Amino acid sequence: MTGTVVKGIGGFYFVHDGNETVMGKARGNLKRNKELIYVGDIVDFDIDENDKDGECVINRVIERRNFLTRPPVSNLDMLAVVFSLKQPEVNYPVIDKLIAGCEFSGIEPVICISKTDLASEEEVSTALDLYREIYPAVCINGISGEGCDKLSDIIRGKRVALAGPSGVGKSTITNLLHHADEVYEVRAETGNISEKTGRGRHTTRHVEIFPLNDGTMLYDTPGFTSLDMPQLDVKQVRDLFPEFRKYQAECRYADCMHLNEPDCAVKDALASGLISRSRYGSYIIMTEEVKKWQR
Ligand SMILES: Nc1nc2c(ncn2[C@@H]2O[C@H](COP(=O)(O)OP(=O)(O)OP(=O)(O)O)[C@@H](O)[C@H]2O)c(=O)[nH]1
Ligand SMILES: [Mg+2]
Ligand SMILES: [Zn+2]
Repeated sequence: MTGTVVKGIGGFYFVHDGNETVMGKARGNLKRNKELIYVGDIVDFDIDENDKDGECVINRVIERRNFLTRPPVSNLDMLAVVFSLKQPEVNYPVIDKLIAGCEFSGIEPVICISKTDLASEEEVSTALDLYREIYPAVCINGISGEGCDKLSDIIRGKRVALAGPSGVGKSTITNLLHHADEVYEVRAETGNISEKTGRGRHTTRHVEIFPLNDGTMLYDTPGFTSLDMPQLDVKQVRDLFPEFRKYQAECRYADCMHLNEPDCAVKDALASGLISRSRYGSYIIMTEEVKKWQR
């Protein structure tokens, strides 16, 4: 049989076959080869009711379509990049790195601006304007649930992970999205942000997939505070910014990096406000980060 690994804790895996979830372990050869099993992996497994280690045993991992290491997940169609403007305050370079990681892995990003009740309408629309022409983007109020319908429409039937800093409301959104799905009793725990650590009290520690009734596989993931860039060269970094592409042809140099070259159409677009300072600023930070390794 095949199923999706929806959770893994201490060597035990929970495998969902489309109807139900069974728990078990990996076969010895997988363990010996130190093969990693990611949440999101599609695995071949056998049911073994009499096994002391659970109801199933995983034979092998079917080749992954894609994977991310932070958060550690595989086989995604989409990644919802979740961030709030306040509590915690947004750090755009971190958000843009996560988006760039999606571009690099061939996963479609959807932008979710969360906790909209904590920011002014103007602040929310300014943030939305940074992304809405580049990616699908939604605003979500986790208290009223406003915006969840729009997100549901975008992700329906897909494998989608909620990723972003700790405390932005990923588990809250997870709960809202399967509120109607009473079949599943498991709920992602959410918690208040502790004043001391700035992390949620019920901060998510493991990736877990919540299969929704409409076929969506929703991955809740632990938050993070920073991200490392994948080992790329500067040209690859440039190509992770889709909004640069339509100007590239008008740059004087075909291989323009849009940094210090003369007659750069991207810098012209930046000057006239067609490319945002925030996104361009993130680009500069990322190019500097990858240049460090090349020295
Ligand atoms: N005011 C406000 N609070 C919210 C909203 N969404 C979530 N919260 C609260 O913010 C805190 C953190 O929410 P979580 O859903 O646990 O955040 P998370 O992104 O899952 O955090 P990690 O698991 O640590 O990555 C909880 O106290 C939630 O009740 C919202 O839209 N508005
Ligand atoms: Mg959480
Ligand atoms: Zn240029």
